Amino acid sequence: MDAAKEIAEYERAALAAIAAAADAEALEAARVEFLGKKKGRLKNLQKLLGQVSAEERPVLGQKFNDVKTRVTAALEARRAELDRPAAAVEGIDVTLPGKPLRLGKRHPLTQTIGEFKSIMARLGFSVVDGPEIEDEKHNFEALNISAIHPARDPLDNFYLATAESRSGGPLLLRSQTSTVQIRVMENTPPPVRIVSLGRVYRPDTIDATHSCMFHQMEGLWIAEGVTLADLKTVLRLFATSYLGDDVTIRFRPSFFPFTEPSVEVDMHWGDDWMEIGGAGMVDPNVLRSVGYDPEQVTGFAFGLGIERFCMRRHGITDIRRFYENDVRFLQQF
Ligand code: FA5
Repeated sequence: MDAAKEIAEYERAALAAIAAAADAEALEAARVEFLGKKKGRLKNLQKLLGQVSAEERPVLGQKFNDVKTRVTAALEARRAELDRPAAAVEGIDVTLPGKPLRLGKRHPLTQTIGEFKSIMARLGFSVVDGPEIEDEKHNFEALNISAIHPARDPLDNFYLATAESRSGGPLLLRSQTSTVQIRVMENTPPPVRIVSLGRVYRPDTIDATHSCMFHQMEGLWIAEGVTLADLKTVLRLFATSYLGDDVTIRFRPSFFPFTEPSVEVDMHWGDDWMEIGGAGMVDPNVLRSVGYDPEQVTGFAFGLGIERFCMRRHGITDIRRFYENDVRFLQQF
């Protein structure tokens, strides 16, 4: 019998049996048959090798060893394959690469609020929070807004139908963040230098620049000798820090019951001006109502619409985009 042929035939049969083994049991049977130490086809081959001539032996011996290595490797590989847990669960190929998770991002307004806070922190303002459900004292009275003022019209506010404050008066969703000025001054002796950023609510007619829920940043700086010039400086520095040096803002005389004098602040956008906030020197009546002495301290307050700044920065032309939760819009920021 030709030993070289026998070795080749052995390899072919062994590899075929290993490949055909459908489970661990069949594979073990193939192992015993082809690699078993005591009997089996390997043993027979070894016997055959013992009979070949001395000059043939080294070549055939090498061949035999190579084949044995290949068959052993094929057996290991098949065993690993059969051991793998449910390589193909019905309908799911668990060996395919996974779908990458889509990473979420913070909402553009949340990003803007974070940036506003850090700009104002650099200007020395600390951040405070206030409640969104308010009583009439903080939303109106302490801000010098009398009972007959049109801003208090129930049709211009979201009053809560049944809820009452601890002092017995009606409650409403705050219509401005100026409420926080009062809450801070009630609890802190001067000097104060704070900003407060959050949601406010008004039943305004919704259009490209108005929403019934939007965000404001309130600022308040009360100390000895604070003037209107400081207000203009802070607002200019703020606007250029967020929008860049080429933004122009202007101040128009205006009226708010809780500031005197009062201004309205506009920014230039395209060929037009857009109103971005109200501001002024805090009215002495307001200072007195919280126990401050207007002869000792003065200061300014401002309230800016956060959405409009973010719209100008990113060229967003409709405020409603912020609230529609459309990922095609949101993922651009
Ligand atoms: C106020 O709310 C005053 N509390 C501002 C103030 C604070 C004056 C401190 C003096 C001292 P006003 O109603 O103008 O003011 O609103 C301020 C800004 O909020 C507006 O300039 C605008 O940018 C934004 N804003 C007002 N209404 C809406 C709305 N419906 N949707 C989106 N933004 C609005």
